[in-house]
Amino acid sequence: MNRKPSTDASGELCAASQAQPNIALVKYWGKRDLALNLPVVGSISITLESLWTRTSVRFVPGQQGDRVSLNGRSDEAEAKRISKCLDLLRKRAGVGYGAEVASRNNFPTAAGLASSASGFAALVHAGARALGLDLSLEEQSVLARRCSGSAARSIFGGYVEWAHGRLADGTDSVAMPLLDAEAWPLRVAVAITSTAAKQVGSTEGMRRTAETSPYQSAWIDTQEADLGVARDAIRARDFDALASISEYSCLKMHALALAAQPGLLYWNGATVECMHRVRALRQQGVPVFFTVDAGPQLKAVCAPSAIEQVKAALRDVPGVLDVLDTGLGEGARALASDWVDA
Ligand code: 2P0
Repeated sequence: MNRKPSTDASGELCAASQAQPNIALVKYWGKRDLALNLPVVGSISITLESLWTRTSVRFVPGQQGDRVSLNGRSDEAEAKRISKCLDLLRKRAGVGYGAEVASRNNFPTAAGLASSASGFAALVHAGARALGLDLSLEEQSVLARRCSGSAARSIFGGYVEWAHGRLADGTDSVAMPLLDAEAWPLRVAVAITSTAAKQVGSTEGMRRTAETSPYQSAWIDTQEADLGVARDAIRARDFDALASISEYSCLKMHALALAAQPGLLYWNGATVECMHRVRALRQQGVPVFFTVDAGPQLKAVCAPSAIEQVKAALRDVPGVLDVLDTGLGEGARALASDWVDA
């Protein structure tokens, strides 16, 4: 972290950072505190490599309010969330003036690809540096979590666990690295089955689930055991064990959400067909498993040697529009330039 605020030619405080989305293998679903955005369960994820958000933040002394550009456009709802996140940083730094924010994703936004995870991780990382805040990665993870739960995990690279924490103030609900990406360089194929924005966002979906799904307590009661199994599988680089616990956690989260009223059905037909294809491949001995988040895209995690076969199989599914391919990557980091136009 910068200890000195970075300034551009005009003396303004600015910095640019990159963060990547992450994909949960043991899922986060449900909040124990809405205001602090604390989860009811811990979760384990992998941070991706070649999908990214790049965000530039410039604090402008004397400016009222924030000016936000996302993928070259204004978006009022997202701008409000970004201002709330910047407020946390402003409070830490003791400043009251506005900022300019320019952010770009190189992947489809709001379609179950965790754009809020990479987005808020990059925003906290860049904003803290611009203000010269000397924050540890743990502190950045806590701040990113306040803005979007899964963003806590994108501060770190590779295999990451986010603890649900026990303290009421949430300071122990922080992510931590479990294993570096290079130590077990799995690959991920993302089957895009729709580019439409999802109908029910995660925050609303979690609220509805907690209020109406009869499986909520079973979900909470069984999560600790799942986390233990996944942690052991990652430490041992045991692909079959990780495949089994990841598909189990994914399907259990969707079963929980499907049982809400009205039920949350994030899949389309192509999503389901992709699940069958992945399982058929695994039965043939190909090291691959699936996971699906609060959207219709299917993520297939596989050994590097299997990636071309997995991509070909997913491309072959009717309704699959595109297949992206990425390795596992690092956590949030500074970009060389202090401002990257978006
Ligand atoms: C996850 N998801 O663990 C789970 C699985 C989606 C399904 O984290 O309300 O955008 O901002 O804390 O982080 C997506 O939820 O929700 C998510 P908020 P977030 O990846």
